[in-house]
Amino acid sequence: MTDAKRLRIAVQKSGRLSEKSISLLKAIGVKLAIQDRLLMAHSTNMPIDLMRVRDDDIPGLVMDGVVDLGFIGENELEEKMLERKAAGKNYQYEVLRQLDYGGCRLSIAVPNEFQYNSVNSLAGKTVATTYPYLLERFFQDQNVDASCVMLTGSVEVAPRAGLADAICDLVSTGATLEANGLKEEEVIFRSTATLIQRPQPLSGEKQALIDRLLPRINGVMQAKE
Ligand code: PRT
Ligand code: ZN
Repeated sequence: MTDAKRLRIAVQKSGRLSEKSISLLKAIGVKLAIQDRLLMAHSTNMPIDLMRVRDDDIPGLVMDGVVDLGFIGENELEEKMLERKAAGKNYQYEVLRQLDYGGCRLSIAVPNEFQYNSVNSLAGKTVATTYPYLLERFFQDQNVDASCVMLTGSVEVAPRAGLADAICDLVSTGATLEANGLKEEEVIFRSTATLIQRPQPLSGEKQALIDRLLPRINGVMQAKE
């Protein structure tokens, strides 16, 4: 059941941002009946539907206006924005609120034995990453001639497996890097979760609902500060 009158919100189905995004919606009074195997969940007290998808899909769903709002990590959002821009697709969105969870950084790390002096030490090297657009942008900004190797998972084992000289991956505690004999050298992007809105205008009712919910989100965030 989809109803164009109901506000559609995309959240990560299962992963690091799921629980906190759902908790935030509940904290602002949105009652949700979530069935784990279902893509959609309906609010029982507000005209809101939740679309539970992979985080990779959320920026595109918002930018294309398939959903009205989305909870997403800024790293994923910025990467998809660059990818869509390069492909000539719509890459606009509106940020409603930066959120206080999902904090991490996208960093370049090298094996412990790598003699790293500056970003120029990466010249002529290969760097494995899931974020090729952000990494290429960094290389261009820094004027470094290095190449990206795209890997969708297990990035941290790439140097040991002989697939790359270095990696560019998300870091929060640093434990994964340490466990894999890697040292963090350059932070190229800092990220938290964020709530975004589609660029296309919404109906008066939907916009009014968002305008009513947003101050509640601000209230929940401030209460935690
Ligand atoms: O299945 P789906 O595609 O939806 O999920 P996913 O596997 O792509 O994403 P998920 O759930 O792992 O992460 C979702 C978002 O959480 C990311 O896009 C970031 O915005 C945010 N986030 C915050 C993180 C981390 N912290 C994080 N530490 N995402 C991933 N990591 C991984 C990192 O890739 C590395 O493998 O955790 C490891 C490093 O952690 P530390 O603590 O050892 O440094
Ligand atoms: Zn993902």
